[in-house]
Amino acid sequence: MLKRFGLPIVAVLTALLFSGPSSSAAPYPGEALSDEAGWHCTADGSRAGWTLLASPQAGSLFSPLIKQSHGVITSWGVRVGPGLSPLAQQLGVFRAVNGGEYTKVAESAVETFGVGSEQLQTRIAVQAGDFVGLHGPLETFVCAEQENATSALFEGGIALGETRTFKAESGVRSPVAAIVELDADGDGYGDASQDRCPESALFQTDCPLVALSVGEVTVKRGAILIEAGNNTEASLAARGEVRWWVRPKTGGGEAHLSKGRRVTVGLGTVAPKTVTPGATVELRVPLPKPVLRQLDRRLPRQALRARIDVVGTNLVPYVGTHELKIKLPGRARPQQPR
Ligand SMILES: [Ca+2]
Repeated sequence: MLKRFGLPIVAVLTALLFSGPSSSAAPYPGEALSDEAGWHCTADGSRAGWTLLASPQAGSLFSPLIKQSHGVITSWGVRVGPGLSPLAQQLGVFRAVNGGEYTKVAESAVETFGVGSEQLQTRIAVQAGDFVGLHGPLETFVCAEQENATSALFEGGIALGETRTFKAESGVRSPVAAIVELDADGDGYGDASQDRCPESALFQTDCPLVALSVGEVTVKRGAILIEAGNNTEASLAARGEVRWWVRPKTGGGEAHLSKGRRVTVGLGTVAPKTVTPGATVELRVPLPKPVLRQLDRRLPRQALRARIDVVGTNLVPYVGTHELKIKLPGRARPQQPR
């Protein structure tokens, strides 16, 4: 027992992997994840140079506007009726400024659509209230002869960022159709089909599982030092406590009858430390004065036990905890046998 006295007390723990509950995609109801914008009517004609918006129609319960406050158009297309020649078309996203003014805030690539209903993949960030519209460099597909329909029309092409005054054109609708997905983390990737980690804008692949690793634990004179790391960038902290019993100071034979009073002293890092993947940080847990005094009174074999949780808070909303039990041997010099 005495041999251990005076040796540095180092507890080496093998690196422990800790995986908490999976942080992969939370289930959303399918209806909320994706929606449609545009009228999805079938083009039966075309007009030279038009920019035609999918405008809401009085008396219609369906809104052709973007519904998601954070959304991404993940695919779009034009349904082309029989007898029409293929045409190059471009989807535009427009934001109402005031009255009949609209600003073009986004656009797709120019794609050619022939007879049928082809839907092409894209990735365009949008917000609630945005309009989808269609324009062709030569001619723009339209759904003509639409009873009671009035749509916003600008006769010409519009560059990205430009604001133009549209007029109300009766009897037509735009055949442009878009699938819009929710983008809860606002990373510009649709959460249903493009984003495998919709909880974090940092990842579009599967959310990383957190693996908190705890390495060497060293008990120094005034502090416990804990090496720790994480597989992703995270904020690491340690917190815990030391407990011991204080026996009553009665000189008589009653002392052994009572267990005494329990003392609990909190431990913790002063501030969390940020760790990057592959690196380790040293967490310093100071030993408060009452603990130091207690250790100074105890022989090495009369160790105190510190219980410490190493807590990693990942950038993905996730917290992992690793619990440590650390032996704090007493530091009193044993009395030499005479
Ligand atoms: Ca997303």
